[in-house]
Amino acid sequence: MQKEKTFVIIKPDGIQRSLIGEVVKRFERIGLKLVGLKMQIPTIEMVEKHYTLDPEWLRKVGEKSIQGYVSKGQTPPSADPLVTGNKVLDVLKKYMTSGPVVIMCWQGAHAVGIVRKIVGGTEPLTSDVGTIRGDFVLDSYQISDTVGRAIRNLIHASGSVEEANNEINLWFRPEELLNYRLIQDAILYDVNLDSILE
Ligand code: IDP
Ligand code: MG
Repeated sequence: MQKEKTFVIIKPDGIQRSLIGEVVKRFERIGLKLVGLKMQIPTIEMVEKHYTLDPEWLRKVGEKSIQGYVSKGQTPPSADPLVTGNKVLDVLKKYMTSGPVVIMCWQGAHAVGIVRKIVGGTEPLTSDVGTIRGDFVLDSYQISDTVGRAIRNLIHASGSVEEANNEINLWFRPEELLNYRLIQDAILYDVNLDSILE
């Protein structure tokens, strides 16, 4: 359980907003361990591979997007979730390849769920206060859909353990992930905390 890994990208807007330290701080202070880290400008091919690792993602994001248009009383670009999903993928390719990103693998108990909680919901307008997306950015579906771009929300974080494993395998070579002990692991996970007293 304490070896659960999750995959995180600080998206191009996060780098431009000088938020690398802020993001890393939030994952560090909760007790997660950074086991992989690199910086690069993603290619369109990598972004496409990343978002189509889950064959259901296109349909799910299309359905979510259609729902968004309907709830605002607007007509979606297409009633077909796959067509609408592909439109989201197109704008995401532009967004994610627009500049450098930071790619990270974090490890610890419930890493996937804990990181999603800290990152917050997809749309910054409704992300909880206290989350990264809720605290540092002010975008909404309304704005992004009107001008036809991806919603800018600073971070990608895996949505499930399976998604995390697939994404880690896509972005990292095995030797880029480090196995090491952190002093605080003992306080987080030891059954008896018997290393404190002299
Ligand atoms: P997540 O990043 O919170 O897991 P996903 O549904 O997996 O959200 O979508 C991936 C990314 O695609 C989002 O973070 C956001 O940047 C963008 N996105 C998702 N849905 C829409 C949309 O309807 N319009 C514009 N961009 C979207
Ligand atoms: Mg997702």
